[in-house]
Amino acid sequence: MKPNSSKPIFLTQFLIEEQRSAGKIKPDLRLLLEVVARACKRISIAVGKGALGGVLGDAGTGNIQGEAQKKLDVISNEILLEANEWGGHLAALASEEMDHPHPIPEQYPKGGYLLLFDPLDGSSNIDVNVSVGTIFSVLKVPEGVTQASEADFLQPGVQQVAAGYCVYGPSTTMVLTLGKGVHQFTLDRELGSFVLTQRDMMIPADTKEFSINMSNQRFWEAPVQRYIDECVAGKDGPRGKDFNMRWVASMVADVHRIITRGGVFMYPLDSKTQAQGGKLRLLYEANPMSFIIEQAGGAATTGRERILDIKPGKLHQRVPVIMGSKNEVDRVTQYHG
Ligand code: AHM
Ligand code: MG
Repeated sequence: MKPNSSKPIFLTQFLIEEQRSAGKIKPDLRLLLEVVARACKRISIAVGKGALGGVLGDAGTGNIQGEAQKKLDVISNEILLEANEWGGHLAALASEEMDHPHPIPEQYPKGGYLLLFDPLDGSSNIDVNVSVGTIFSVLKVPEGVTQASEADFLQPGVQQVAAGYCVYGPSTTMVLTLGKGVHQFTLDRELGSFVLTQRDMMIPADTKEFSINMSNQRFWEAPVQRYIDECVAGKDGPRGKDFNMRWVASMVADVHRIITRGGVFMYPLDSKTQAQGGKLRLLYEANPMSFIIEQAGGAATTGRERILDIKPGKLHQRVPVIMGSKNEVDRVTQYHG
């Protein structure tokens, strides 16, 4: 039967078609992605309840990065763990909110994938009702490994087999790459299903919009100072055009805007975060977002190297991040010499 183009394509159908088309994805990976999507629906419901759900405010605990955890950070982490640990598709999970990887409990079978996530990105926005999200990355367990350990997660981003994020905003959207383009799904809240709303998202190579926390300006390195100075100089400066600035302070929301209409997102190295290598985390923030950005025709570097090529040294490693419209990212990277 010929597909009817006006018929909605649900995430399940999309993934089954991906699996069928020349074996693009394995059944276990399809299951994994469905389970992550289902967990994200639960997180979306919890986020959406806000004060009525009693989920706002601090959890009274801290994570390994020394950050105070919000109740929703902890709830989202638990939702993702519970959803994923019993299905038999994973060897282990790792999260921003846990010091070490979470092993699959003894009673469940183990699978061939590793899942990493930032369960609720943009935590500072939870209590003020601004968009937050979930970011995730999928790796394969290295050949011959029977008991996955922390070292098995330390793979460069080029080895990701899938990555995605969910934005809990005015609508809940999931953006996904399986290594062949980037596709957007919108949660139909009445049906409780993700529906394909955009195939093959592409980031324009040029932009007139940048995204950076300007309050850190005095801490930046010279190449970033130069780039932003030139943008701010506008039409009369060396760029010969006026730039706009946006900073949501949720990476998911800022990157989603860039994937939708172009722009450059930066959390560069600065003198405040230099000692720890940057602000954002490589394995479950920078890598999945870089994979998505590159698949959408954009670029992602630290200013000095391609993010996806970095060989991680530790699970919670941080990196400087410059990503988005290709020509702008190339320009900032060139300024770094
Ligand atoms: P989180 O994962 O603890 O929420 O922290 C990461 C967030 C990013 O989403 C965002 O781009 C950045 O931190 C905002 O930082 P700042 O508060 O310095 O503007
Ligand atoms: Mg985060």
